[in-house]
Amino acid sequence: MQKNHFKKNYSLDEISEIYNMPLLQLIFKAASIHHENNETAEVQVCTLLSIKTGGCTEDCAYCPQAARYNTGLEVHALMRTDEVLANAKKAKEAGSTRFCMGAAWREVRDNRDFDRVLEMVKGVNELGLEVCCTMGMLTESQAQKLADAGLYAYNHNLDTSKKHYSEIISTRTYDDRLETLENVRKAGVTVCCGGIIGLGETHRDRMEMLYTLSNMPQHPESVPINALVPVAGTPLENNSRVDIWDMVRMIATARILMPATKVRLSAGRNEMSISEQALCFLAGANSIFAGDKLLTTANPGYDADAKMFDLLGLKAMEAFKENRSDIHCHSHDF
Ligand code: SAM
Ligand code: DTB
Ligand code: SF4
Repeated sequence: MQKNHFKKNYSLDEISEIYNMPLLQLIFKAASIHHENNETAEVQVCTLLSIKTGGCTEDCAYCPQAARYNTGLEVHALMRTDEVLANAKKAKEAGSTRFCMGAAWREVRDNRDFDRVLEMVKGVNELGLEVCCTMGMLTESQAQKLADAGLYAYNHNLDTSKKHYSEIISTRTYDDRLETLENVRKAGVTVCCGGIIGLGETHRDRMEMLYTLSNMPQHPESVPINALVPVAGTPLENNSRVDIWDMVRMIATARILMPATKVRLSAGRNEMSISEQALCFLAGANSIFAGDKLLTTANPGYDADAKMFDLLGLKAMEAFKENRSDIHCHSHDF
């Protein structure tokens, strides 16, 4: 087993030096590091499906699925396995290699819904897709059950800095998040963990989040960078649109700090032009969510992205292409 040899002891000063570089120099440095460590023409294409929508007990200020905000969202109980598998097949036919199932839960409970999720994971894995779930907090034994069913990745975002976290969410702590991430690691499932910009955080908060991510014992295999999608009815509905240059700066810094991680240009693409997205790819983004819906909000459709890939000379990354220096043992070999 190869060890992750990338630096994991950054200081905040070092991160600040990178983050605050003159923009074009920063992009140039990130692009060089991207080129040295990854196939820059390859972009991982993931499809999201909300398998349980809305009615969530948490108070995440950005989230349309929190029961306490009136966002007009239609609540939906856990989907049937056959419906989910039909969606996964469609995603595969459209060219996605990762299928990510999202559930609006605070945490996973050991009940019949969880048994059904295990069935879904097994089914999606058998389709030859990388299976990912994002369902809130997990215990070690739940993470192990998911791993045994064939789960490839678990998404659990830190969202922002530890300091700013309590301004955004009061119903759980930053340490709860870190504990779930450890449980995921222990089960041998790859880690997908990133955040959102545009929550009213400072540049310092953004750097602190990148500090936590890049100083983990092993870099997350994927780091989604979301731009806040302000949804009417949530406390952050009036936040202003994230500046493209902030997005580029964040992606470039993540790329430099975590050279072989998949840095995902996540929520917010629907509001971005192709030129703006091209800048993000140049700055080191090499993963996207595809399909016309994220979990509950709009995203560019498969056709629009096919055109963009054509124009920019990008191609979809094959499934199970592990980060170059983060090779682990998985229970399933393909
Ligand atoms: N309930 C689980 C949890 O909180 O971990 C999983 C689903 S939750 C919707 C997954 C992630 O979606 C959140 O951590 C957040 O980063 C992102 N997200 C939710 N609403 C968003 C929004 N309006 N704009 C951008 N990202 C958002
Ligand atoms: C992530 O970092 N972004 C995705 C996925 N992981 C689960 C979710 C974005 C959600 C955007 C708002 C919505 O569509 O509900
Ligand atoms: Fe619930 Fe997750 Fe939305 Fe928070 S982000 S309200 S935990 S679905």
